[in-house]
Amino acid sequence: MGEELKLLGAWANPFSRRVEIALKIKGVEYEYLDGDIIHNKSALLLEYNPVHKKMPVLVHNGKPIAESLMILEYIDETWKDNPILPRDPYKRAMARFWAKFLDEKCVPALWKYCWSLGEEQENAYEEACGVLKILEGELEDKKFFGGNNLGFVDITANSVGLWIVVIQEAGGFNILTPDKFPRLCKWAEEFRSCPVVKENLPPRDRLYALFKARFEKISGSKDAELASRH
Ligand SMILES: N[C@@H](CCC(=O)N[C@@H](CS)C(=O)NCC(=O)O)C(=O)O
Repeated sequence: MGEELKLLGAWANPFSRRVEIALKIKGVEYEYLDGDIIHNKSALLLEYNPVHKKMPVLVHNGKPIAESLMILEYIDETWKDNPILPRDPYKRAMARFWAKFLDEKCVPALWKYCWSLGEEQENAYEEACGVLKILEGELEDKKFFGGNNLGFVDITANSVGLWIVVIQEAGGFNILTPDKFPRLCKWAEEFRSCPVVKENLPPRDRLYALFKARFEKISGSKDAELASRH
């Protein structure tokens, strides 16, 4: 019986791109449905991910799996070639530890910094730098978080590898810079130039345009809010 594998994703979404990178590493064929384009997204999300109603969702032979980190583990256990997680139990636990840190501490702190303005952004700066400093320390002199090969933590850190870089460019601020975080910046370049990553990241100019428009909208509404107070 042929396998049926579908990914319900979103082109600009780092969580969804994690899954695409993992599927490409494994070399498995899948059908991609982009939630930003399909008209029945809400119905599909309600059916496949009624708890969180978020993308990505991987549907394997009719069975849905939600939450990108759970999906990465599922993929690694289902298709054994080209492992994403290390085999050694201690290294596996550490990879999960850093992935959890990225999702629970790092991404929220960076997002908060990127999408706030003025004083609020200044306040978020220390925390965002703090999480980046921890990541910088964890990298040591390794090429990737897991060593010489791209793995679970690198895939999970994709928002640091591309999204933060593009968002800071579009927003006109600097947080992830080579003078402050030389190892992370080098890692980000290394990460983006891996063929399997390169082919599965959103086009940089399209992402830039999306975020630029979002910044203009935010500063527009902020100006309107300030004007209405006077
Ligand atoms: N923890 C989730 C986060 C996924 C997530 O935040 N997805 C957002 C995309 S930004 C989403 O689907 N939002 C609902 C929507 O766009 O309709 C994961 O790791 O998969």
